[in-house]
Amino acid sequence: MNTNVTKNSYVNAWIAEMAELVNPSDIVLVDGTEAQTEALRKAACECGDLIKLNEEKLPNCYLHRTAINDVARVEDRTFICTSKKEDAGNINNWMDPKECYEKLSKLYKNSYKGKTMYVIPYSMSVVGSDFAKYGIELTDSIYVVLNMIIMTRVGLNVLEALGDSADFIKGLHARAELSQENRYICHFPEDNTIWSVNSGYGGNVLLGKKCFALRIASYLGRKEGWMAEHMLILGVQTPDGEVKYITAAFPSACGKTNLAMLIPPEIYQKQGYKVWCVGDDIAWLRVGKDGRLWAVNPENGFFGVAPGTNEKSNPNALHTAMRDTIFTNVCHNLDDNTVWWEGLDNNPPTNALNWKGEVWDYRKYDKADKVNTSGAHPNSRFTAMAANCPCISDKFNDPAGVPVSAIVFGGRRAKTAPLVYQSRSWQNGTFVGSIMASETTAAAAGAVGVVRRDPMAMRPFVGYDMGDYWAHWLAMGKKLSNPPKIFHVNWFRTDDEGHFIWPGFGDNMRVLLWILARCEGKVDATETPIGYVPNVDDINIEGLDITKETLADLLSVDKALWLEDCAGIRQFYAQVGDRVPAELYDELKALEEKLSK
Ligand code: OXD
Ligand code: MN
Repeated sequence: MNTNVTKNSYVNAWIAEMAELVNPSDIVLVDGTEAQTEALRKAACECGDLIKLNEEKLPNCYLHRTAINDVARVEDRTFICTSKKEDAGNINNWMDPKECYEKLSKLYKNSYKGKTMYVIPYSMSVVGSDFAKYGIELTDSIYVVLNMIIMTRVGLNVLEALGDSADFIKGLHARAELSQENRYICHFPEDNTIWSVNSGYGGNVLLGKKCFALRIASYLGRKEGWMAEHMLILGVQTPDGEVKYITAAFPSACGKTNLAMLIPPEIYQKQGYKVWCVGDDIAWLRVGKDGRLWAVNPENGFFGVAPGTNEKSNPNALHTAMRDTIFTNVCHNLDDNTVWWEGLDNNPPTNALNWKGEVWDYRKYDKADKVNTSGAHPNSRFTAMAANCPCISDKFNDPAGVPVSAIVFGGRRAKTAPLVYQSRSWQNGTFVGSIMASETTAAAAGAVGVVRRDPMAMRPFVGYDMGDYWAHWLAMGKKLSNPPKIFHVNWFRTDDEGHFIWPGFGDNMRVLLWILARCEGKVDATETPIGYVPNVDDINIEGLDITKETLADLLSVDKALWLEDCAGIRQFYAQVGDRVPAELYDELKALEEKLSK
């Protein structure tokens, strides 16, 4: 078998070594051309990996079902394999690299027998740009190839840009037996290597995304002086045509894609405001020559959660996914060969298969047992092209990226965090990011109101020690002569009956405008122990079903609750361990003192 499929001797040698292990019947280089991609779609339909959907209603769209035991990222089976355990830190799972290679080699052995090895050369960020990093993923799954073609920049130009360099991320994926007990997602940051075995679900197998663009990239960013963050990037265009950029980090399932594609309320549309989406999940950030922070979205598409996406919550995402899209684990409407998911509309199909491919009766839907009774899996997805997004920014493909005015952190807190507050400085903002948290909701299994600390929304994605990661944030701040201002938002405050008070969605624009006004020094604020909160008159509530009193309530800071939270933060810092920077302990102490006054 010819393993010399590229002109790069390092790539070829690695392919040969991996082929020896997994033993494919042939090797195909993925070139990203439409002709090859179309042939692969056909092959995937023939082998049952994909179902072609209604060409008129959903042009070039396909449906895929994963194995029933393989529907989400598996944090407990995700490992950072650094030679020293302490470099992975206390928050990550760690395995010794040698032990991990040996263990996984046994699982990979002959796993491609009778199958094709696809070699996918891909770039995160625009090929040839300063931000760009290259990867090669080897996979036995056409579904993975087709998803990677949407989610990253795949093509022979990647190999040209790589030239004869050995500087690429080596990703090996095998579905193997899709065995849950032997599923491993392992990262070897010291070797630029990712090994993923026994899964076929996106977040575990589209190696450009969480594995490379966050875990490996965060490690590289620390080494090379830049940052890889779990952040959306959006641009707010003001009536005079100027666009200001905001990045925002929220834990998974807190509405990042919705915020990234926000449609301004009518009162703002009439004035000429617009919102442009640069990215919905990942930002790579570098210090520009102007001393500002510059951001790119290294991805090329969206891997969005389908349920809940509809004409009201996120029309832009819905329209993006109406063509050239791969749907995973959604409901299949057999009447017109289209797809459906909970929250799309109020007309569940009556002749349909659920996400498992079984005949589905929508009348048996039970909110308490969504996984078994819903049409679409709660974590079902659309993989759609950024280029098809109606509000995609004209800077999406700009190799320089966009300058960041504000960084926004957020979580899901019923009572503690106000609607919005501004940190006092980069250091204080880093502290605000480090204490980010979300409370479990009634919708999720387990106790309600349990706080999960998710610093910078990166808890599952930092490729090294969390304390070192915070130190890197502080170090980056020192390199910025004109740093973004750092804010925290909470769309999820509830009243005593547990109803959300703030309308959210497009109306979040009202908060973004306060944030930008603060960045430009155009509006005052009230100082509280946690930072600056808006004066009630400075958040526009025109047209909302909200009174000034309610807004005041949304902006209030309950000192007793915050003091309780500080105790939780101390515990979390202790768990992170010895490498928590002293500056963050100083910030915590200062906060406790202010709250106790
Ligand atoms: C995602 C996640 O899929 O954060 O983006 O879980
Ligand atoms: Mn994410």
